[in-house]
Amino acid sequence: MTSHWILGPGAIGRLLAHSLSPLADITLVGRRALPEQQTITTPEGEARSQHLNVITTSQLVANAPAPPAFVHITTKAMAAEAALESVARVIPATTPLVLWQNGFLAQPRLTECWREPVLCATTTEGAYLTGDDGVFHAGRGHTFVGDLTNRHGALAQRLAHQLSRAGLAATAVDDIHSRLWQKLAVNAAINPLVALNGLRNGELRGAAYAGRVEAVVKEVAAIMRAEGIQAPNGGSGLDAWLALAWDVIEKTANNKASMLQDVEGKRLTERGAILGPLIESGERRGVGCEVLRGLDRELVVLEASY
Ligand code: KPL
Repeated sequence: MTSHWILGPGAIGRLLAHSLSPLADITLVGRRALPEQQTITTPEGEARSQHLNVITTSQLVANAPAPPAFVHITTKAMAAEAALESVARVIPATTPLVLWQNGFLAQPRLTECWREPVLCATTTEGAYLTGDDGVFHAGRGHTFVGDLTNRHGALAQRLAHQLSRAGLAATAVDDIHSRLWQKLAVNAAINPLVALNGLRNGELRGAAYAGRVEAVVKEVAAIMRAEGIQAPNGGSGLDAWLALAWDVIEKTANNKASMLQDVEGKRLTERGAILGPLIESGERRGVGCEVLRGLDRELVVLEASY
């Protein structure tokens, strides 16, 4: 059986663990102890309970287990490097990593510092935790897998095949860089505004916020053009980016975005991974990013007030 370690027992980590468990040897690793009996509620409302091998990082390191076929890192973007560091001395530097973070911060850094292969995954699976022993698989989506160097297509295919067999539809792609940036564009359009204003995603459609969404997307579209990122769905220019943002807002109207959940839980947000690469690119390429910078500043103030 292929062995997978999953570092980060958050919603995506647990969804992966539950889905892959019947087909693979799974170890779910977190900083603190969690119950081994875990429940997943499917999008159809069926609750399934199963025993998962859930251990802490220190137990894993002390046990010195055989290296796995894949190490999935499912932490928040800013915790990804520390998660890898915590297990790096018990795995060979050629162990395939799979990065599941939002934004574009962990992916280039870890691709640079790990010997390889480093796969990146971007997913539209919807999931949230219901407690220490439960996760709700709120909506089925699709996962794209690839690597930034385009040298590991066969490995990406193998992982996509396993995920699909596990019920998480997945495709290996050779344009993961563009796909990560397209997701980044969506997250930049939605997450800071809903987090700062305490809104469900759908409330951005209201007159008070629609103009602010459009102002963000306008800057994002110009940065994407400068970065050479293909506009979504074969479209071109601002209209295609606006259509993508409004489509996701519509489809996730009832969602509490991840950044709002972080603010409500008084945790640091992923502003650095989402707004950071856009602002850095805008500044480097001389593309205006005042609106994005303003959102970033507001988030800094909010995080400092916890
Ligand atoms: O990815 C998301 C998030 O919450 O981080 C969106 C697409 C905004 C859905 O809520």
